[in-house]
Amino acid sequence: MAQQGTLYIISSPSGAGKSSLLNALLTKHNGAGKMQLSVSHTTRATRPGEEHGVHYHFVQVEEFKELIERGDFLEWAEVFGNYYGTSRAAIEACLAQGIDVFLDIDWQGARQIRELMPTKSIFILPPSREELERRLIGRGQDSVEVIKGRMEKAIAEMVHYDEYDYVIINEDFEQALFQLRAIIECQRLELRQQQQAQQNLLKQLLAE
Ligand SMILES: Nc1nc2c(ncn2[C@@H]2O[C@H](COP(=O)(O)OP(=O)(O)O)[C@@H](O)[C@H]2O)c(=O)[nH]1
Ligand SMILES: [Mg+2]
Repeated sequence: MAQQGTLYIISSPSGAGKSSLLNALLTKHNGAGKMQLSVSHTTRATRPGEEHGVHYHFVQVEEFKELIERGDFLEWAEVFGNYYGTSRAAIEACLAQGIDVFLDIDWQGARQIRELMPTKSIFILPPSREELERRLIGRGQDSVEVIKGRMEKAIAEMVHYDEYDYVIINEDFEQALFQLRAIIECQRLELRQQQQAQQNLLKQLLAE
């Protein structure tokens, strides 16, 4: 049997740096092309700089509901008023080719996927409440109410940190990236993974 890729679930509140970490991981540390980020479907509006098919597949609510009906999603959830979903086809094809797939999804999606297949899940936390608040204030154009709302959403996500296999505190970006890579490296060295990856070597070494 060919080596199966690992399915990683990465969750965090907005402002913990998850996107930047995943971006750095996938662009700087993907030499063999063995890692891929899953592109979700969403009904939320496109933000400046976001591209259809790259950051998300942006769809209307009607279309999203049709995809649910058709059973195209491995999981889907309503996250703060918008629908988000992970399509099944792309993920299964990648894993079968031995590619590790990264899902940037919320705790609700994480729960659904864990029921369906083996995963390694990672929660990214900010280093302090003050720092999170500072990151959520962003460009400083938002009202106190808006920022308060973002903090509440962040906490609603963070309370689920203990459902995950690993927790990374993103204080220093490079350190957090190193830790993320360490988890992946470790997984690749697990007995079952190595038995598949090193089939030929093992056969050779153990021949009588
Ligand atoms: N369940 C689920 N959650 C998703 C999916 N795609 C993105 N999310 C989550 O939806 C939340 C909002 O994402 P986004 O609209 O990109 O805003 P962000 O807070 O700036 O990252 C984040 O927690 C994402 O991890 C998905 O396919 N399924
Ligand atoms: Mg995001």
